[in-house]
Amino acid sequence: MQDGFLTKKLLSDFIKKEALNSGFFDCGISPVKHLPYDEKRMEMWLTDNMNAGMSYLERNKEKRYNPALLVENSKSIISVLYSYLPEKIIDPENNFRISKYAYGKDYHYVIKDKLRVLANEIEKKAGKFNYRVFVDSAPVLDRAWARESGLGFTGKNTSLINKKGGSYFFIGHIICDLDLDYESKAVANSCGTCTKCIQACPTDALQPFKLDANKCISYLTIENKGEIPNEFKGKMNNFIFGCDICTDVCPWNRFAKPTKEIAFKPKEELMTMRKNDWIDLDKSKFNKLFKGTAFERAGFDGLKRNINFVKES
Ligand code: B12
Ligand code: SF4
Ligand code: SF4
Repeated sequence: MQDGFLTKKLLSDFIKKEALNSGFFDCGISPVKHLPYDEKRMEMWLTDNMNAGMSYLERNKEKRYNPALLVENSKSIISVLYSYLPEKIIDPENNFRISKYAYGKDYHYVIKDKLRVLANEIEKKAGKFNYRVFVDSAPVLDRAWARESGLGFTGKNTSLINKKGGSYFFIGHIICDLDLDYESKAVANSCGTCTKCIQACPTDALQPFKLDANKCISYLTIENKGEIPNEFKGKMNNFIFGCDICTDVCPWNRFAKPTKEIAFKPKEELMTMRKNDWIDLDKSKFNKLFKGTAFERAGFDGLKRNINFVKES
């Protein structure tokens, strides 16, 4: 199956088709290689302490910059995109705001399951092969690999933007030892003169193509383990978990299509919660509402910290 250009092409076409059948809205394939430009960008970012308290990004550099160390004899990275844009937005009236990516079940589990299904389908066609599935689950440069696979361009807000589907999506990969066809073409940057995201960011966390996590609401409300600094009082735009502002304002998101994934649908109770319900939230209700969701990352105490900070703003 693995000999000759035509069979490589056929298998690659099959993988891309199966990815769409599995609910991913785009798929691209790139060869495992070193990405010196991305390594340089990441290193500059870390040197400038833009990673704030996310010290895990300073570890496992060898693997992050060389995916061959993650999967033995790996040759190809199959990258896929899965929409998380909800059909219906939680009413912001008399309410706090939570990021759209966190409405339903934790994407790490949901997307990994889908990647395993896709890998099984590939195995049926190509025979046994060595692989691992990834979705923000290991030292992998997710956006850089999706870009390498021709799935989009890096926007000024640092997100990967897909011309057919905007940027409300998760990026997943199968890193494997299959020899595949890498015909994908680089997508030219298409921000043009637009600077909407930079202007809209309420905390000035963005410069073109550079995000300072120390100032980013998404970092401050999810990854941050300490108190939220007082300088952000009045700037949180009611966000108590994550932040969608630089994604919402991006004109490319007029092409984003709502997710069909049931697991990403919010519970009815979450849809109907208003400010006072969040303020009254206790640990047992938190556990009931948010088990298996991205909220577990901040935990009950983290979420309460955010609510207290924002309500006093
Ligand atoms: C740390 C992290 C964060 C941090 C820092 C974000 C950041 N911009 O770096 C915080 C907590 C703030 C965050 C927030 C969000 N995140 Co996040 N996060 C990550 C994580 C774990 C690592 C990102 C990283 O390495 N950052 C360091 C910088 C230097 O790297 P980078 O942004 O990936 O940029 C690379 C390339 O794009 C390239 N590059 C950078 N600039 C330029 C410029 C040019 C011109 C070119 C050509 C290339 C280039 O070099 C870099 C190194 O390869 C990834 C998962 C992963 N393993 O990759 C998810 C990930 C980036 N996050 C994701 C999401 C969905 C979000 C949020 C939308 C969630 C939310 N609503 O709150 C926001 C978006 C905020 C934003 N504008 O980025 C998705 C991105 C999907 C997409 N369409 O891009 C990812 C890929 C998770 C996933 N697998 O789906 N995140
Ligand atoms: S996610 Fe929010 S705070 Fe972070 S850079 Fe985008 S607009 Fe700014
Ligand atoms: S809002 Fe404008 S500048 Fe920012 S990423 Fe989107 S197109 Fe690019």
